[in-house]
Amino acid sequence: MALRFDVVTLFPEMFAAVTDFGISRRALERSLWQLECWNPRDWAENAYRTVDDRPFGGGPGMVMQAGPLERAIQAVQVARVARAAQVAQVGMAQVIYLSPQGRPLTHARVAKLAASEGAILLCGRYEGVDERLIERCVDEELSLGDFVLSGGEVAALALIDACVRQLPGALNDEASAAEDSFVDGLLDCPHYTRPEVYEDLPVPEVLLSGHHENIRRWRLKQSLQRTRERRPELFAKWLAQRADGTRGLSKEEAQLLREIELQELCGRDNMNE
Ligand code: 58G
Repeated sequence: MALRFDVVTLFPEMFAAVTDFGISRRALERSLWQLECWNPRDWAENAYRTVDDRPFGGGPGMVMQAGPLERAIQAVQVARVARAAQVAQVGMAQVIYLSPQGRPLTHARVAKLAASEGAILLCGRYEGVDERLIERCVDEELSLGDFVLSGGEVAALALIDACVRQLPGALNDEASAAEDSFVDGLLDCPHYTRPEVYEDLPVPEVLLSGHHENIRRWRLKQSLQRTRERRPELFAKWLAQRADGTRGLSKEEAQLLREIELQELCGRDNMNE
């Protein structure tokens, strides 16, 4: 079965961002993935269809109530099982809650999710959801980073987009996804296009040389340099993985790292040479 996201959200219209535009839209048209939104208001109990209430213990804002959310999730699971039964497959979908309290989302998690049947994404609003709903229904809490959004929708959209572009056939150029940042544990190299000179800034000469081996080497060096400078913890992880594995640092990687360290000692910036 294809990758499928069931999203529990008060704002289903926001998901047009992935269904109506770009790569994710084309992948949807090619039936590479599926999306359905479920509004917890449809499972509210009162006539006003309210799904939030004031926090016990006091404090500002509102909290999403457990009841409507659990009934919405239940409806999704029932629909999933009914669909799976048609292909003699049974299995409950993973429920993922996007929040700043979650474990950080990584490329590894995105790749694993993209290769799975998908998940139920729970989008919070206000100050978040009643903790008992998380206890009872949520399998995994994930965060995009150390910042707060007004709703989980934008985080869910990012997660969906990241997964969909990993699907075979989603990108025009199949190599693109494999060459992205993080795939090999390093940040991406810089990119340039026409014109050759823009506002007095030339494109690095090596990229115009047509010498593919030199270009590949320059790009790898840029990736190493950027990762070391901007993401020291990511760089340390990359180094450790090279150092202890069966792989080891290649001669080229070791040479490039020596060049980078030497350059730094000289306080020079001759990355174009
Ligand atoms: C505090 C604030 C707790 C994901 C808001 C819970 C979701 C950031 C991320 C919330 C999110 C992230 C309500 C709004 C979750 C709820 C949602 N903010 N960093 N906000 O991935």
